[in-house]
Amino acid sequence: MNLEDILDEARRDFAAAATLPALEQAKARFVGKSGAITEQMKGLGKLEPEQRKEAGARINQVKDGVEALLKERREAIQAEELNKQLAAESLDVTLPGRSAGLGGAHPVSLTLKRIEQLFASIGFAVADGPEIETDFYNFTALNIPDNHPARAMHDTFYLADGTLLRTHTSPVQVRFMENQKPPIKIIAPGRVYRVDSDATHSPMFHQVEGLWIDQHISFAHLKGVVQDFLQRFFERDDLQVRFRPSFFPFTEPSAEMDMSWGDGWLEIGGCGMVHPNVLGHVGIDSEKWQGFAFGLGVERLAMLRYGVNDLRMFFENDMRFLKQFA
Ligand code: 2NL
Repeated sequence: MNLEDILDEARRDFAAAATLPALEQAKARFVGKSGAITEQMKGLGKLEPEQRKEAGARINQVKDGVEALLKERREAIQAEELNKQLAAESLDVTLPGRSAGLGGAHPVSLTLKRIEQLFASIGFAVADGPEIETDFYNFTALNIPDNHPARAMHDTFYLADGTLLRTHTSPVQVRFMENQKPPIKIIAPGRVYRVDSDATHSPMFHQVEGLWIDQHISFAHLKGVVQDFLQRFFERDDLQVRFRPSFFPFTEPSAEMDMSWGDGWLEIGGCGMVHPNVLGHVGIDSEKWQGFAFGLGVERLAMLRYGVNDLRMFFENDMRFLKQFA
């Protein structure tokens, strides 16, 4: 390679090198052990001393030029690589974050809340208690005799130690009456369990029971409370309530409650005047105190309010279903 061509060749080769290792390889062709400049240096020995000085100075000048080009290209590659890295790792801190999304309460929870608010507004306290109960609180205290079908294995989930999963929330009210003196005005919402599972029955469902004990509480108060609740729950002032005679061991008299719906009637729960035997079990003088109790199914209220036609929707937890209530 002619000395005059070296700078042009170096400029071209260095420009073609895209990376630092490639640039190092290109450098070796000029200043390496057998590079073009080294070859030029070797040629100096053949020259006369006067020419050698001048030729050496020219070679050094070219060498300095190559070094300068090298430095310039090295810095350019480094800057390029840094820019590439910065672009790849760039982060727009002003972008909104990836949100996990807002959840929402389950329709049964929304319904329970609504029930509690409506009863609280007319003076009912909310009571709760254990879901694992004894035979006494779930049955005996409620005047349910030993041979009553509700005690049969096919209705009740029994645990190994003889306790059971409550089949209604009445035991919450029994415990409340045991611990508090009348007057008593409570609702007991919560989970209950029964050995039953098909299109219209779930082994776990929710019930709300109500209890109002005072000295002059009658069936008329019961009708007023239930009608007021249902009218406000369904937001329908014209909603009617009617009673049909029925039987429960824990109330006397007892009735099924229907409400008007469209141009017909729908059964919505059961009720009655608390049986004197129940009051006796919790040490309340039934000569002095009396009151009503009722029970409503929460899933049934939720299905009617939201227009859900299959009970199982509430327990499948399909997000497409649940999202509609969020
Ligand atoms: C129904 C029927 C009812 C009661 C629940 C009750 C509780 C106590 C004393 C007396 Cl502590 N009664 N609860 C009374 C009548 C009916 O529920 O069909 N529930 C969905």
